[in-house]
Amino acid sequence: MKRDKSFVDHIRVHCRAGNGGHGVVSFRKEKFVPRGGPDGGDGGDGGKVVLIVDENTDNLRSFHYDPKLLAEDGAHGQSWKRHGKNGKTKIGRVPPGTVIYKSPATDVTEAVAMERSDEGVELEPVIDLTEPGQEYVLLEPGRGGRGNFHFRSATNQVPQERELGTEGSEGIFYFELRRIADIGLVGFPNAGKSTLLGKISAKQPKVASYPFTTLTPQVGVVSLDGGSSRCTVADIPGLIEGAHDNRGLGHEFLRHITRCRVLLFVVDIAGSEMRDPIEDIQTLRKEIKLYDEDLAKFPWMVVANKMDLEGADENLAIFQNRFPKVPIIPISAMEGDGIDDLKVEMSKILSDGE
Ligand SMILES: Nc1nc2c(ncn2[C@@H]2O[C@H](COP(=O)(O)OP(=O)(O)O)[C@@H](O)[C@H]2O)c(=O)[nH]1
Ligand SMILES: [Mg+2]
Repeated sequence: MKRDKSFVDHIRVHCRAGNGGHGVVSFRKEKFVPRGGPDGGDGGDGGKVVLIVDENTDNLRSFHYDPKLLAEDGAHGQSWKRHGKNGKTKIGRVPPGTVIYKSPATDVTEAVAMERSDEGVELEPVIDLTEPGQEYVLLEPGRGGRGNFHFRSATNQVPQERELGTEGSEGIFYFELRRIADIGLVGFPNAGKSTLLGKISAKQPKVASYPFTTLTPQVGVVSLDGGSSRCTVADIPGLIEGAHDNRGLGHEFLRHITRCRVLLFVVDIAGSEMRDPIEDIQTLRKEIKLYDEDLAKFPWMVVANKMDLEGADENLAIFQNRFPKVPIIPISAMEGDGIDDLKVEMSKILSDGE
């Protein structure tokens, strides 16, 4: 099982619905009436645990600091037939594309022990939450018990019976963000992302049906290590300068790339009158960092595309001089040059992250 990273994409959450309050035994106390009739009220119902799909969140970070969803218990009934207060519902907000699994563990300690064992944990899928606004009752609460008022009868004016509230359900769950692909291609229009994806994919890349999207990522399957392993690569169109400010489809784009493990920045290294490749790489990095510091910590590398064009060699040398630590792989997607080396690097960076 993957462990927590700075960008929370997988987390254990302890969830408990509220217990029902107890009904009570009570009798009216009035002047001159030594023993009044039964007036014990009912317990309140416990609170539910509800998950709401919120398109304004794109990760599970809020659970990182408080990995619990504990609803309130219902209050016990009182005399004067007073009903105990119902427990408040506990709401958890998750991004679209969150899959919920249930652990066989009954408490957190047991869950942690299972995670640490080498055997792995058998998780049961509960629900795939996709639609913005969707609400899902994860755990049903306990019901309040009835007070002794309900147990009066012609033959029994002094009922001593009452019901106890029932227990709310409880469990250890795993919330996991659904991924689009292992690797996301990031680059300005015309950098050569589509050409590259077509070149490295085993088959024609498919349009990914990803629920909350107005963008249409293309996802290709790439075989690595001479066919012994594979990974998925997504070409997500739509990045423009100012994306972090939500210009164009900025946030939509950036939200998508958070659903990849590794980012591959594709740049037209030959450049043009319109674009300076070195500036482009810096701009891309900056957009990502401004959107989310944690996204900037994803493993990444640069693909210098269009090495077949004039000026490419010079620009590559300039870039390597200025940023000697940034891994940059020269290729020509069109001519197929450098693709094998690129695949080797892709394989390395993916296994580093595991
Ligand atoms: N000379 C050259 N042209 C390329 C190369 N890769 C892509 N192109 C061209 O650049 C243009 C934009 O490519 P495309 O893959 O659509 O870019 P995208 O917008 O990033 O998906 C197209 O005309 C491609 O044929 C390359 O390695 N060399
Ligand atoms: Mg394209």
